[in-house]
Amino acid sequence: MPLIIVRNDITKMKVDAIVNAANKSLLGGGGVDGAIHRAAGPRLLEECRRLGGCETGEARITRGYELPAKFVIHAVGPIWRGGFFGEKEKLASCYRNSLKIAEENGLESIAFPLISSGVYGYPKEKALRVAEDTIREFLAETEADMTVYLVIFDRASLDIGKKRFKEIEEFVGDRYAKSHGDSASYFAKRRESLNRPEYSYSLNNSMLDGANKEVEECCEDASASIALNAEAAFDSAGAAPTPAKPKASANAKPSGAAPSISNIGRTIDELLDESFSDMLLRKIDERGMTDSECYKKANIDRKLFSKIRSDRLYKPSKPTVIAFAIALELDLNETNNMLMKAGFALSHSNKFDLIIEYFIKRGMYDVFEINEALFAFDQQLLGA
Ligand code: AR6
Repeated sequence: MPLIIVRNDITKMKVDAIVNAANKSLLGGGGVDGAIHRAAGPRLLEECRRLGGCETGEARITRGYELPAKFVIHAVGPIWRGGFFGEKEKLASCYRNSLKIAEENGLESIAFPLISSGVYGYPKEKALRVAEDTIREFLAETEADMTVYLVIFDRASLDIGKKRFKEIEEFVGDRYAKSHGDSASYFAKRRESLNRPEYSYSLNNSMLDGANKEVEECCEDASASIALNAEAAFDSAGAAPTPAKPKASANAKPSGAAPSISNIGRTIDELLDESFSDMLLRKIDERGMTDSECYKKANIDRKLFSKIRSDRLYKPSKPTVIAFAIALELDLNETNNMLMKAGFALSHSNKFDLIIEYFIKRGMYDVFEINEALFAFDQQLLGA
């Protein structure tokens, strides 16, 4: 049930439903509304005509027709009039009602644009805050397994604030340059890349891939380590004993017997260190959290959490480990310990790692805030 921010054209999203930033007539218009109608084809307009309009703050569902999405949820956002006319509440209500419709229809994935932040003039940063807060509230309360995408079309929509951006840029720049030994060129190159026309689209696929990819390659390592440990277990248990002279005492316990199969299993378990899964569950208990509090705070899907919970040798991806470390509010040391359990470490030669370090060092443990910064720096996001 995570919230994932992506940069994309919403008409390309393969989800159960995309949300349209419509007007009260529901008969189409410019902006994202125009793009959705163009991509869905004329049958969408036919169905919309039959709906007879929609009030501000409310939403209606139609089919998706030619779109990759199965459904379109049309939500009517408020026109910005300085913030004095209940705009915030009406905008929040668009998100809530759309999510409710998705839940009622058993939809598992839904993608929102930043409603009202274009033609309707709602300041983008404020619109983003309302969207995030409302979606988070919903996800924290719902029992439904739903993945919510917030689709950002242009860079300006996700402004983490000049001061924060500059601070992170300096923090990352200093350490990154030291570890790479080429001080001036990194941000110069990065800025250059911002000017490339394909830039605004370039992030999406890799981010989605990243979000969905739990490092399967690592499973090989996991089985290799089991095999190695099995050998070690057998070695340490010893081969069948060479006949020894009878001991004096008849009560002496037999020693050096070849282990039975079940004993080997137990010995292997004992020999393996505390795994990532073990450590995660231990930390959740130590923090007095419930499982769902933890995975929701980590922005992690319940199904993924269950997998980790049931497989003590599960190999998570690095962003997954970090998402849990953030949810558990681990300090840098503990975060590195947890990462090591999964075969990773934080380094200064990696922008993603440095941004994580920046937040942990400041005791800032809001996954969504961290994701905004990761997004601004074109990095893979936490959670899935
Ligand atoms: N994919 C994702 N986001 C988009 C796309 C896209 N293809 N196109 C635009 N956006 P707007 P509103 C972003 O104006 O402010 C229409 O005429 C855009 O950058 O589409 O709610 C309706 O019929 C902005 O951040 O919707 C209404 O009359 C956000 O989508 C009126 O506009 C919303 O911009 C609604 O205005």
